Amino acid sequence: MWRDLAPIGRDAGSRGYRRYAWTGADADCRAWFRAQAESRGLTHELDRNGNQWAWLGDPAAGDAVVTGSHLDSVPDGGAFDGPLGVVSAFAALDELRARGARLTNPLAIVNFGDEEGARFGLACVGSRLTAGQLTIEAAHKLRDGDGVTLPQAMEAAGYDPSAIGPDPERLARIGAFVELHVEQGRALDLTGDPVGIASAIWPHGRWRFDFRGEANHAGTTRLADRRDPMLTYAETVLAARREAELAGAVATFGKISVEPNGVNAIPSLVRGWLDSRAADQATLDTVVTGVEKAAREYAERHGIDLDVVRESFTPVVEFEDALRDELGAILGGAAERPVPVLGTGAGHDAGILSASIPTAMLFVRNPTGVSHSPAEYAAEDDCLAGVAALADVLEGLACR
Ligand code: HGY
Ligand code: MN
Ligand code: MN
Ligand code: MN
Repeated sequence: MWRDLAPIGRDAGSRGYRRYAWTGADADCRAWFRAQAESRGLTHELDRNGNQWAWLGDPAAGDAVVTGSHLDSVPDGGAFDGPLGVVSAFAALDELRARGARLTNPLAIVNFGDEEGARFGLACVGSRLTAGQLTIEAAHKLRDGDGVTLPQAMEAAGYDPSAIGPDPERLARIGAFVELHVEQGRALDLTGDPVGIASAIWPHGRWRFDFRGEANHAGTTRLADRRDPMLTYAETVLAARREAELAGAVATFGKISVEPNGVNAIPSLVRGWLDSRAADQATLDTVVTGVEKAAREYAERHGIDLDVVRESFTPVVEFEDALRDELGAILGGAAERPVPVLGTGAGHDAGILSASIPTAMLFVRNPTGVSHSPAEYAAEDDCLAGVAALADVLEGLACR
């Protein structure tokens, strides 16, 4: 199963993946998902937002147990972020069948579309639309770097964008959603456990900083006559690191666009995207406010115009105690010691859905903690432990 998926969307220039929403690589991933579903006799379904569902049992019966994750990636992404949750879901179903488990609830495996937001800049588009956390109007305005809108991209990929929107009826039929995901940190490496249970997702967001200066000749313009937005951007990047360190949070300017982007031209516009996350809302607010305040002081000093736009935001997610504790009881029974419970700074579809339905997450150990990089890794034994844990959880929840 893993071997069929591995070559899809692999960027020739690096060992990483480029599986962006509604591209050819995405279509190949979706074809892989459908083949895995149908080869197991599951009913493949595409919902109004282009998310894929593979059903065992009648969804209309309600109280379904759903597991899965996403197959899209960040630029030069790793092999595990997303795919590990989907592959483990199919493998856990195979394990349930091998055990002769008798399902009492409908079961579904899901591939949520466009979780990383690598193409249109907003994470979790498929799950946000389904959960009613992204309006149809806002979705229609999403545009990629070439100016292609989300509806145009969906249409070009053969999907009907006119149907997108909230899907409360679907969510009402789900009793529990459990997402397995490679850990994007080293907590499990430090505790020495292969599998952990998520307690919370930190509040996090993306802010776009537009620094406007004056295009001019790089060789003939005196330094004193320049209004160089790159300078202000650079100072703001340093301010972001300083504010994050002071607050015990994280902040990254990971994406930049420059106009006119010529080596010998002082830029007219520098756009920088800030991703910041913190364990609580107040700390996150302190960091972002501090970065913006510093940026405005630098802009003032260099005669630069500055606009700051919050492009996306996810409030803190506290996974529901009852389901989290039920997973702990299911997994704790077989283990010599309680399964660790850990928070994360990474966003997930489970975080979006937790506002609508009982949701939980399982993490699989990542020995280096590295993610959103070709170096992302999880050992085979730990992946197998994740499958066994997911199978135990699904059996506990769907075989009452
Ligand atoms: O950005 C995130 O935290 C997630 O991987 N989309
Ligand atoms: Mn990710
Ligand atoms: Mn992910
Ligand atoms: Mn996710």
